[in-house]
Amino acid sequence: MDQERIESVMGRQIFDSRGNPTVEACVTLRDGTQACASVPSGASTGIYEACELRDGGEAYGGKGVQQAVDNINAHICGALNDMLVTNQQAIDTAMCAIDGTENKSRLGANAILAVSLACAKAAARFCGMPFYRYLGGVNAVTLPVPMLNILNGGAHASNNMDIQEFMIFPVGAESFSQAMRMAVETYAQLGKALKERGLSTTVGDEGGYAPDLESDRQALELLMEAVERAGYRPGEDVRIALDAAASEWKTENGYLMPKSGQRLTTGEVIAHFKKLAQDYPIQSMEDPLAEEDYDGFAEITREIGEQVQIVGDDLFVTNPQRLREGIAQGCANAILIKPNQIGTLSETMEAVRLAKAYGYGTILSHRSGETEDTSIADIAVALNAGQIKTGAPARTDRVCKYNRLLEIERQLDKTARFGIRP
Ligand code: 2PG
Ligand code: MG
Repeated sequence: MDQERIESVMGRQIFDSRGNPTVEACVTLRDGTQACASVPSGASTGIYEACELRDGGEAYGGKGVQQAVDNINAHICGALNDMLVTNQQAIDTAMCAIDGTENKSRLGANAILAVSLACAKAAARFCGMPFYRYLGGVNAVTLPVPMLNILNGGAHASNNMDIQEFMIFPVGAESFSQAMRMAVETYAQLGKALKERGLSTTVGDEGGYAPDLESDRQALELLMEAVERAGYRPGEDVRIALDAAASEWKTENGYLMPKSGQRLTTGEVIAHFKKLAQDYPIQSMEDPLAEEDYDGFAEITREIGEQVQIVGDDLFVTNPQRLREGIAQGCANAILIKPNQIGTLSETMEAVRLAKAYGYGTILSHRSGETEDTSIADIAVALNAGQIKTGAPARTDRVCKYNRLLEIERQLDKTARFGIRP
């Protein structure tokens, strides 16, 4: 009886796309059903993120995750034994209870999330449903518009660009597969344009090119040129999305761009982005200010939030509590959703629910260190998030999520919808 009860949970150490250790968890049910999930890892992490437990010491430069793995095998496995795998809330609550800390620092959010996702996948498998369908039910029909980071900078590349991500956003596409065609063709043209100019075509952590350039403007010009050369209209078929990751620029004394050495006040940062948004078809700006700069976020949202999506990543860290504070203060109008910033699937879903209730946009997101796990693709469809960012259309750690979405699009067939606001 109760074949969907959890028989065992097993953790182990694997490696992410940067070659750093990360956690994988596998869950087995009484009937033998099994599913595994692995967790990604950020480079430009927010200070309010749930704790990613690392071993320290000499091995792997301190980045080992043996403690997190041991916590799965020694503590989580016993606590979840015999629970109904379909009761996700109870599973996540049980893990948070044995952790007992605000930021999941005892067991590690990396341990907890790996198990949380593995349980959900095992439950889907037990029910004989695709993961997105199990999570989202009959309403899970919207393929997200992808934001593809085709030019990398900041903490993700060793070039001279301070803005972390220059993304293309094929908002004029009519379907997910058409959006991917636009992105792939534009990415190829960007490579050609760089080569012709004798600029580097090596790539950064998220698969985008990482050349040294003269300015943000040159990067934006190159993106527009690539879109045109691919046969699309910049501003209509394809727009631009930026992630400044400006928490990385914050000092006690205003903003200091680590690469260019430029020093700016909050007002000057806002003026800079405002001007860029006037001159280029920028539809979305993520973390244009630092994670504690609620006032700056409120100001930029007041100034350009009508035309531009202002996205809180490090600002909200997928944390419903921080999102509530941001909503109250008028900060941003969209939230980046990264399950490993908060550490359980239930809390991730709660953050999306809350954001939608207040009319905030929702964007599922990868991390710069990724694995072959494609859960975020299914979660994006399940929650009708409307948007996803998961890197350039290159490197398997990025492309596997897009390929999963193509498969979901195929399965949904005529019922598939596509768009930012369903
Ligand atoms: C971001 C992410 C993903 P990281 O800032 O949005 O692109 O980067 O995973 O390094 O935090
Ligand atoms: Mg970000």
